[in-house]
Amino acid sequence: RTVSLIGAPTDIGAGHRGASMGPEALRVARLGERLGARGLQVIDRGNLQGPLNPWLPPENGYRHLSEVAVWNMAVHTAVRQELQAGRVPILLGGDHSLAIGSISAVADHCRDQNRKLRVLWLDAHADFNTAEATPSGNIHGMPVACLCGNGPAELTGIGNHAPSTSPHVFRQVGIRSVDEGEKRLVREAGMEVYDMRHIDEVGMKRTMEEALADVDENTHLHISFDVDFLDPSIAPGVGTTVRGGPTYREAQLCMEMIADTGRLASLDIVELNPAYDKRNQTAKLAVDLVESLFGKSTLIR
Ligand code: DIR
Ligand code: MN
Ligand code: MN
Ligand code: MN
Repeated sequence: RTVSLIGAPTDIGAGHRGASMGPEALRVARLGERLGARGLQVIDRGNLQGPLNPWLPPENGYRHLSEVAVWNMAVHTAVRQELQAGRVPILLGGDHSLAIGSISAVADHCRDQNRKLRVLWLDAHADFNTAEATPSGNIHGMPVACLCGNGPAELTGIGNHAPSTSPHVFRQVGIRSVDEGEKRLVREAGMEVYDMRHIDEVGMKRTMEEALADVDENTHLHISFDVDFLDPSIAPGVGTTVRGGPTYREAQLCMEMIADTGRLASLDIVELNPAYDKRNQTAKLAVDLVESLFGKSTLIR
């Protein structure tokens, strides 16, 4: 298998500066080398380019909408190209608004290939905000809504099909911060959310069994890994920490159970913010977890 690293160095959709340094932090933590040591072919495509962050207040409920759209069109094209070449794209964010470009590309690919799409959204947040519900205007809080057609045309129209996908393809894990207006949207969409209370009550093992229940041999499994999914005590290098996230062991188990399906076909690593980190520990942790995601285990491989 060949994986392609695609850097998207921007914090255009975030409320804090610094996620633009995520791609380099992951390279410094030797993501490519570690995946190579797992027997994967690794191609580093380098970084995409896009507009600088003008750091402006929201306009009509959105911050930096036109810049977010430009970045996501570039991500869409790059991810689509790697999928068409039969490779596993790994998007190195950048903030989570970039999932609009990435997952719209994956959804287009699945339509062409007649494959079933399943997205595991690992995050502290549901990212299901709209211009009306958002407390911030930051588009990194809106990608799931945009992918489901609830958002501005500049973003819902990215890719070959609008909407790109539907709430039914998502399984959200680790959620513990949903904004007031966003709660109703999540409920009305009927999205499957395995929040931290669920993980507390039934454990990560059963949670992942549930989240992966109908993954089959025809499923394209996409992982959108927002690093703020992890408990801030182990992963301080993110802009929006929320306490009470998965521990190191819970996160490892989550990744290992995804690997066991054998269906992982594309990945986003987003919201890593080296400006909030110490000695690149959060990037190193993310690389550890991604190794497990690609099948590293204690005794076998
Ligand atoms: C908050 C923060 N829900 C917002 N969101 C995210 O501004 O919409 N932080 N995604 O990482
Ligand atoms: Mn997110
Ligand atoms: Mn988040
Ligand atoms: Mn439904």
